[in-house]
Amino acid sequence: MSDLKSIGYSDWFKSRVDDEQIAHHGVARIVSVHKDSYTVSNGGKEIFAELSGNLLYCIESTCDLPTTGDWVYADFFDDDTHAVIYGLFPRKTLLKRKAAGKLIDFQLIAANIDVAFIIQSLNDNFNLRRLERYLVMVNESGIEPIVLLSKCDLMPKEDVDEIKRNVLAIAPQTIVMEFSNLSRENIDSIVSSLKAGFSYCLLGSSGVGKTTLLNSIIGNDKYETQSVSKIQNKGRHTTTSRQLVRLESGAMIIDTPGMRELGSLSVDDGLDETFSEIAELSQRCKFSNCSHTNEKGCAILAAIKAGSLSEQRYKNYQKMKKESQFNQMSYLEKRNKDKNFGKLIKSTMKNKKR
Ligand SMILES: Nc1nc2c(ncn2[C@@H]2O[C@H](COP(=O)(O)OP(=O)(O)OP(=O)(O)O)[C@@H](O)[C@H]2O)c(=O)[nH]1
Ligand SMILES: [Mg+2]
Ligand SMILES: [Zn+2]
Repeated sequence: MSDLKSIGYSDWFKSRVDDEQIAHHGVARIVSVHKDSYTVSNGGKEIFAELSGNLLYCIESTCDLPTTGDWVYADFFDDDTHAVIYGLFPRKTLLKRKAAGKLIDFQLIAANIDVAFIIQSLNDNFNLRRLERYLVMVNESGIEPIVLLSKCDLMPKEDVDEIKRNVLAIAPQTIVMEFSNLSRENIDSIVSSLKAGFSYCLLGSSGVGKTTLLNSIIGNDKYETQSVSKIQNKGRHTTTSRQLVRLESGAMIIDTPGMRELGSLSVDDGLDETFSEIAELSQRCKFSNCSHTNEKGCAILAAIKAGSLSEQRYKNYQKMKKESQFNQMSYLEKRNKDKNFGKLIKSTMKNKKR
């Protein structure tokens, strides 16, 4: 018999079972996502799976598609070598980001993750602003973040401590730990923090050592890693797909490909790509700090007047720029803004009562 509990099936999911689905189908968890198919686990073995025609028909957005870590209703065929997926369980958490270049569509990263390890390497990748973006993404998903600073073998301890203080200043409640895959510093602490039945994921830029950490944790070099210079030369990530790996301890880990940009915060890249002519025009304004509203010698206003730039397009650009600037606000700025907004609502309510 398959053991769903061994791959993370808990009361949370059990209590949310759809009676109609469970009367007809079994339960499985998505281990990895391929172009037109999936690998699922029933707790016993990993099985090739496809979506049922009916489920495909009902898909309205990316969020309706299964992603790594999802629990699904499935039928198993041919001695459990083939499965068909009929539906999704509600998700406890969902990690997603805006798809690169597109403005509306999401890319799902993983579902039902309990803890996300946000990894930055101390030597060349450390960046507080980027870390904040990861924290926003993880916190927004209701997942517990843990910050891991990798490659501490490459930095003197005093410098590591200073960086840790800086991280704690922006994320006071968060566990922050340095580690090294080379010297194995803190690897045992990381391993012992992993709890059976819990799902973890490794997040961070390409080359910070996510896959090497996974190998350190399992104790062999099963998964492919690559030197940072090679990653930069090739311009591509070493890890290219997300896979749910079950550890001997009973914890589950998803290694992810390094992310070039993030979450709802990815708009800016797409903006400058999509509206390249506006960026170019703005370089030709007379004043370098031109707000493109009423200045003399504004290249954008001139282009709109001449009809070479559509006013609608420019408005759209402005709107998205604003949205993107909000999304790029630091975690603290956002939180304070939310607080102020809360206060505003409260005081408005009070005034109304009067
Ligand atoms: N000095 C040092 N190098 C490390 C450490 N951990 C990993 N590396 C090296 O960093 C390089 C990149 O490691 P990977 O594990 O492939 O990085 P990744 O985060 O999985 O990268 P992607 O799969 O592209 O997202 C490899 O050459 C590793 O040997 C460490 O603790 N110290
Ligand atoms: Mg990797
Ligand atoms: Zn201008």
